Amino acid sequence: MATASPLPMPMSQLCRAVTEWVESVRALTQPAEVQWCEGSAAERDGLIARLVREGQLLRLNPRHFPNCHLYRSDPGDVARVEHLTYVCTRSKADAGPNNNWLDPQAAHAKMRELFRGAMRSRTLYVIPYCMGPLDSPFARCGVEITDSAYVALNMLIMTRAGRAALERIERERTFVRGLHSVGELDPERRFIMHYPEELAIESFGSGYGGNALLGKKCHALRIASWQARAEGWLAEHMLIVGLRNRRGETHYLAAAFPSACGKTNLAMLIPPDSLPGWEVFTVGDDIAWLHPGADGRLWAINPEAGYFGVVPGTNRRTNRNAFEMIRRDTLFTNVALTADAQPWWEGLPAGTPQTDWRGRPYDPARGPAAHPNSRFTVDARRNPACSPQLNDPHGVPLSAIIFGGRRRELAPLVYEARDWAHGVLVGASMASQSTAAATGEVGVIRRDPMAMQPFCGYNFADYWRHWLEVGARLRQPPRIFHVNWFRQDSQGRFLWPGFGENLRVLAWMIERCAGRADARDGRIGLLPHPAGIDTRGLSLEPETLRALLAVDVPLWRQELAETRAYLGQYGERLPQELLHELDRSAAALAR
Ligand code: SAT
Ligand code: MN
Repeated sequence: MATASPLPMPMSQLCRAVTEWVESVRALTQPAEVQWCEGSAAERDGLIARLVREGQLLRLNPRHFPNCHLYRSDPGDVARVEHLTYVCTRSKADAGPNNNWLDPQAAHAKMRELFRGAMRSRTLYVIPYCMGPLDSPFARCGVEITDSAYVALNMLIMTRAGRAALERIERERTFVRGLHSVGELDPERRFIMHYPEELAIESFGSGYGGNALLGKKCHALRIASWQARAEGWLAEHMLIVGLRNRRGETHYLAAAFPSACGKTNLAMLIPPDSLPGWEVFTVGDDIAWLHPGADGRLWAINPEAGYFGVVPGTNRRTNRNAFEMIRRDTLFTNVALTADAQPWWEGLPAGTPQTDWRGRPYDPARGPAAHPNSRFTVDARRNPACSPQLNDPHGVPLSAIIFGGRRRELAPLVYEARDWAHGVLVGASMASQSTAAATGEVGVIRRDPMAMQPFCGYNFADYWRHWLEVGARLRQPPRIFHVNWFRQDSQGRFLWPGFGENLRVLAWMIERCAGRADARDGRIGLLPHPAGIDTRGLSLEPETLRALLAVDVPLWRQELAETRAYLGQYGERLPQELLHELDRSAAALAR
């Protein structure tokens, strides 16, 4: 490998703030070389070739999976580490009870010692990137420094990275500083620190997606949510999807679900054959930045340029587009392998795993062959349903916002909030069964307001106030809905088929948005009449649909009491309006 790759521009034209910062990090971390990423295909190929040569990437079967590679992470580094993730604001109250907090000075001092000399004999990669279309007024730039070629490669897929981003930084003279080192991958020496007041991130000791691809959750959600509050917009953990109905109308929806609850599948939904005439366009699968427009509507951009999706469960039936999409030019992390070097994961109808995600001979007694949080990284343009609006600098106008989670019981298939303020309460009350996307126990119900519990960079009480304020500025706010695709019967069977069939529920929402469908007062909000959900071509018993749309009032009273207790921990800072909504909801259930 050559020493430092050429700078993407003559030194004199590079933003001084960037070069000075890179120099100070170089002095602290002592890398063997510095490589500036300029974002070319040749550079991507070079990184892949290097990783293959070093044995860190495995080339997959080129006949079936051309230009696809497998990366196996350290077995102890396979998910986000929320307990080691901190928001470091000067005042602890600004971070709120929803975040781990450290004083910024103390955090910097701790991290400085971890980073000292940490990149010896490694390459320091400098990745200037832009979150959002390069010409969008809503986009924001950052620079990640990392000593992991795998992280650099992911960032080059997931963001608009390289020369053009650096040019924008040069013009704007502001950027988020993200410093990352894999360190020794020691969980005892692993921290993900955020300094929203300084627009800075320091991440040490993990190479996993959400901990290490700093443009993603660290910048585009934790830091961006802070910026968004100051600037009057919202940074959200939401997919964005466009649906064209049989009338030829296109409606855009944004949906917030916790990690590994089907955002990518919904964003890439395939209409079932029994619902002809619909078309689906993916704008984004994980993060949405929402701006009130001059027209009084809420507009959404996807700040990312790729998908970092959960692999297990992906097949022709659950997500045909994703299944096709990840057959070329895809970076797999922690999947299993067949004897002929094809990737394998649970949920594939064919093939036999020979090697598990750790590279050991597969033994079912040791658990699944692919890690439950194994991932694919792929360029969004590979998606056959990719929306042409992905690069629209102003984004797309939202007709609806959807909140949801995994709930075995309680939450019906769908209901609609009475208005924006009620919708904010619906979002703030979200709870979901935990998944493998974060370390910790899987399947326990936990509070996850707006699916932002792990990602809101400031006090939730201030965040809900900000949501209410943004709504007050919208003359045509999106309608807000709540869905639950995961309701089960007493035997643990899912009541709703999910996947492409979810379009039937989205179709009702769109009819609501267009003012063509009525709804009934279901006491927790507005519910469809059973006839409002088109079930033609679906073998769903009428009783099952009734059960899916049923509201168990005593259980909901209990839920509301739990929500009140949960919100109570935010104390005085909680907006009064949210408490009023809670009282209104309680009154509706008391009738
Ligand atoms: O690990 S990521 O945060 O990138 C994916 C997720 O958990 O949503
Ligand atoms: Mn996510």
